[in-house]
Amino acid sequence: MMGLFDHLANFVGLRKKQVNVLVVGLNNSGKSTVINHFKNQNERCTDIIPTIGFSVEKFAFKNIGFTAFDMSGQDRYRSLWEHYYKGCHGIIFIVDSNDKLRIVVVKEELDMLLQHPEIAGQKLPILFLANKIDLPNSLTTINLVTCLGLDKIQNKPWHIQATNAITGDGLQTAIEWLTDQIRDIHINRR
Ligand SMILES: Nc1nc2c(ncn2[C@@H]2O[C@H](COP(=O)(O)OP(=O)(O)O)[C@@H](O)[C@H]2O)c(=O)[nH]1
Ligand SMILES: [Mg+2]
Repeated sequence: MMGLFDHLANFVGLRKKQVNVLVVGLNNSGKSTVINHFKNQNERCTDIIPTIGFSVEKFAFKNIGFTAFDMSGQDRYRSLWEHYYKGCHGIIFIVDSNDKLRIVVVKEELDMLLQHPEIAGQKLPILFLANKIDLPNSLTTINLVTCLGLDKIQNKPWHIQATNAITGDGLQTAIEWLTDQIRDIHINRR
């Protein structure tokens, strides 16, 4: 069976290009769990040890560089994490759909991301993962579209997928969407 990211990696490898994907979200949304899926499925994956003081997970798989970090509770690190916005080709934005109390914080962070000078003018695909969908009180993807104002996003292809990062449910479809988007954008730019 193909690994979770093989589809994306094969495409990128063919183009002999480096693609950078950001994995963002509040702490506890499921970023590390998603990333561990990837690592478990791909022995060829190389870990890059973070060297700075806040929590950044970086790894590379073939020509794809993944950078993940927490967006919450560490405003003093904001300029450090925003440094990674430059040169990214796609964003995976993970939301804990069971964390209704912090959905307002998620919206604030999303709005800041979308307005950031390195992001605002770029036609970057954003994949939203409505994670922890297995929990009984989780918000539906339709609710999240409304709460986060996703229907108002301009000039960026976006997609929302319900996921259970523990079992991996929904991840394959989601990554395929992101791959197709990155491919389309690269082809259209030629
Ligand atoms: N029920 C449930 N728990 C999850 C899911 N994804 C992650 N978790 C749990 O949520 C907690 C935070 O996940 P983690 O990946 O560390 O979040 P991070 O802070 O964004 O890296 C951990 O206890 C995970 O086991 C999910 O889809 N469903
Ligand atoms: Mg983590």
